[in-house]
Amino acid sequence: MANIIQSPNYHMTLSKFIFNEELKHEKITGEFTELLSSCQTIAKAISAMLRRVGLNEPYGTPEKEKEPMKIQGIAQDIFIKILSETGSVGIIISRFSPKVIDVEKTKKGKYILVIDPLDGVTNIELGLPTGSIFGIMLRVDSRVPTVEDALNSNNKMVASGYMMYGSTTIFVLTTGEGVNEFILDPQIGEFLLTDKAIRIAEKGMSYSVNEGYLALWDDAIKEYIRERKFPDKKKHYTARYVGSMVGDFHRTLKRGGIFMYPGNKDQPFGKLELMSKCKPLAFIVTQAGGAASDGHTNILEIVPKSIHQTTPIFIGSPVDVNEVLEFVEKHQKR
Ligand code: P6P
Repeated sequence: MANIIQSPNYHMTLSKFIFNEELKHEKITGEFTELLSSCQTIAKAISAMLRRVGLNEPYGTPEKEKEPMKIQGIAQDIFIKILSETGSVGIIISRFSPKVIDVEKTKKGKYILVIDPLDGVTNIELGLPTGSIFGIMLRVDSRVPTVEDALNSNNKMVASGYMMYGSTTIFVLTTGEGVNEFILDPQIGEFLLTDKAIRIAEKGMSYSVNEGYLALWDDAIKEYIRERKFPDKKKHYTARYVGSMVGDFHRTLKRGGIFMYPGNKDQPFGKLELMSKCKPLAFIVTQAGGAASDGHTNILEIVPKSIHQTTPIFIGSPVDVNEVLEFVEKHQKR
């Protein structure tokens, strides 16, 4: 049995980190702490569930085929059940729920949660990285929750994070004062602080995009990617793409570079959801000194018109994101 104080990272657990965060805020109500702690519990529950994927249903049965969608539903249920018990969540917007989830018990809860319970479901059955994304917004108007309430542009994002379920279970969190990474030590059931005050590189040497859509992109993006492959003077970039936004974003945050999901002729507004994926990750990258744009506007400044609207996204090192924007601007002037 591992002894927690033998761990080189033991100096801080996620539980203690969350408690310390509360001490920084004057009006200590405990609600924010409880909410962040519930996200920690959700991470452990989903991680434990995913470790059994492929072992639950007999091979070659219809149940086996349906397993990824079933797991997606269970992940959403875990989020809703645990968040509903906190007493401070009034509304949940989930990528898998067509409507706003009105948390019966706490209609007047002060927070809105935007969640992507399980990102990259097709990766699950292959044992490739997947993740969950969450954003916590303070409601400006906590009457009976409505869609308009959820879309109120004055709702302020106060925290966001993601869990990445890969070779380890990683929890990355910002509460508006920098970005910190924790890794779950399964032997002691605690998330331990493994990277503090993360800052993304000004410029990376890697780009991440599904080049299968090359023929569908507009000329600005085609030219940008061509420049990455055939640079005039500079060293060429490497290409990385795991097909899960959380996995591709985490690598970009830690190593620098850019993750992109541009619009294309078939999906002019991209594929990735603004509220449940792009805004929470944009908050994190901004807190780490990075940038996130739809090609024209900062992702954090886009006012959502519907809870499931999608957006093109260019996110990562500021120099890399700005280079794409220069190509977009150059082609607009033509
Ligand atoms: P494509 C996974 O399905 C997802 O929602 C994101 O996690 C990922 O970045 C993207 O879609 C992959 O989409 O079109 O490249 O398969």
